[in-house]
Amino acid sequence: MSHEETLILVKPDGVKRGLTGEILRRIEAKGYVLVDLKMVQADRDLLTSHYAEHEGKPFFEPLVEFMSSGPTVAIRAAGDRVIEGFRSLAGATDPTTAAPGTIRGDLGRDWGLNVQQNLVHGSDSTLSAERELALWFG
Ligand code: RTP
Ligand code: MG
Repeated sequence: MSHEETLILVKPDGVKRGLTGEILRRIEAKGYVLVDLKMVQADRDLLTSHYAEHEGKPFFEPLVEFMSSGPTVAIRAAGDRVIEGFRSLAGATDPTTAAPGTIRGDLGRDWGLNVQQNLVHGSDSTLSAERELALWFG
């Protein structure tokens, strides 16, 4: 499908570091439309559903802790191939190896501990996007 919607999150590290505006700017500069946007204090239930595929993995608990450590900005974004396009804007999961020019590559810090604090989330398929948009926006 070409015209799509995706769920983008500015994770608590991005909000705390004051990078929300810069991240929104990059999404808009690429030509994607901000359809809806809100600040959410995510609770355990929401995060357990959101990260269901990672439940049981060693990084799951620290990830939920981190993601509930402060507000997250949830964004419904639309555009042609926005799902793949935003993943490309975000860059690789680990900010240390994410390519320069990407959100994680340019703005992500190497905290030396883990790759949780990587600023953003973007849905990875049309199925994930539908599921995640329903979770965060109802
Ligand atoms: P996201 O879902 O947040 O867009 O990131 P992603 O697809 O690039 O990464 P994924 O594998 O889905 O992992 C989800 C988030 O979990 C944290 N993570 N920590 N080994 C670790 O400590 C580890 N691996 C993943 C990251 O915050 C990652 O974005
Ligand atoms: Mg993922």
